[in-house]
Amino acid sequence: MAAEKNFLSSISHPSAQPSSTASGQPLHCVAPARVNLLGEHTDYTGGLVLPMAIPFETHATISPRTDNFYSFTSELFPDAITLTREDRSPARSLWADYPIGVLRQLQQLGIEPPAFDFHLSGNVPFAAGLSSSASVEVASAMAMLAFTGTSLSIEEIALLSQRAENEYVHSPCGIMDQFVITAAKAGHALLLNTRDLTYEHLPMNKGALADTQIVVCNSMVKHSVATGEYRVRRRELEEGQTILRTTFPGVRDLGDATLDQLNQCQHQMSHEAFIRCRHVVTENARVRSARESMFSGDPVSLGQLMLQAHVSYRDDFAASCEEVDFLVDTAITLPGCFGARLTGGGFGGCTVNLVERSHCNAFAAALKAAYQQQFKISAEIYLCDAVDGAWLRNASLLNRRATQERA
Ligand code: GAF
Repeated sequence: MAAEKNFLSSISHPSAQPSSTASGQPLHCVAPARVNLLGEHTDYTGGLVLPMAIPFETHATISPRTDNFYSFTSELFPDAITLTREDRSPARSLWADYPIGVLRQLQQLGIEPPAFDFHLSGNVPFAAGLSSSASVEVASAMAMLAFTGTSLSIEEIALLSQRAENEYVHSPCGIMDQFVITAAKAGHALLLNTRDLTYEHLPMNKGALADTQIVVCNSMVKHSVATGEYRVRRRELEEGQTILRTTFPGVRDLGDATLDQLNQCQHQMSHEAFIRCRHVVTENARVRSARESMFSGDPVSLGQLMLQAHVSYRDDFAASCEEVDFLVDTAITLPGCFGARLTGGGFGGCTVNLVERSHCNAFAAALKAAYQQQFKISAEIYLCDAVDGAWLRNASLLNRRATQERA
């Protein structure tokens, strides 16, 4: 994989005074959502992922206060929180945990923003597997950094947003979502090696792929990374990974492991650990193949890989559900559909479908109707082109590093 990364380890010192825009407007960061094309539950065991950013938006705005407080309000949630700048209280199980978690991470880096009013709005569907949490974290991080006059690299913004979720919200996510929401490029999917954070933007307009579109179908069955099953899967993968490392000292994580090595260790691990690891090892191979499909502009082979990924996610990883399986099984019978699969953390949420552009509207209508008839649930369907990662709306005089690195 060609590396485009450019680690910047230094943090420039925060200014003592809050930054403001030339017009005196609040600082305003816009972050997208994401859909993952391929590579599920591979992002915390050194594997590969292939997500893209999609055109939902989280808006984080920050304006200066003249006292010693941070306030957090949102038009999406009723609860408002006000904290002193010295406050270090734990999470409250409220929406504001996400921006406050980001603030805590900045403080741990020695970045102490001046007093501010933080306001959140947006339209990313919640608990749908489209990364509303990471979108809030990245928007918050970029707005707070700009407000403080501080620059961090793409990698650092993504990692601190992930730590906010892991350490403050106590949700055990990997790095995929925060990374793509920070680093995505319009018209491209992002191939990320989650072990070393090297990445590559893969064009979505080669050959016949130019005539396709990504259709996201929300089953409306709620999904959450913070709940039990995600943790259980992590533990099962850790069990298998530990045995692989002991047996093959060269294997650092599942990202290194081959199917042959895994098969040799099968008798040492539980059946669950074995089949969960088999999903991850084969999924990494599918992501590698997907890169070839994308470069050769071949929607047929890409669609086949998505279907294989769904079978593996459903059977080996046991992360699907009846409603989602119905959506996938129905999608692939419809004209113009090359592939379909459950996307995101699993146990509900959305499917991602690769569909010939000219068939998209008919595809969406037919899928929605079939789902309605089967489950009496009204699915939401989003036709998505890949968009840029998070950006500062009024970046003219402020931290533009993430935007510049991406360009
Ligand atoms: C969720 C997590 F937040 C990601 O880190 C990733 O593990 C994904 O589930 C599964 O691929 O979105």
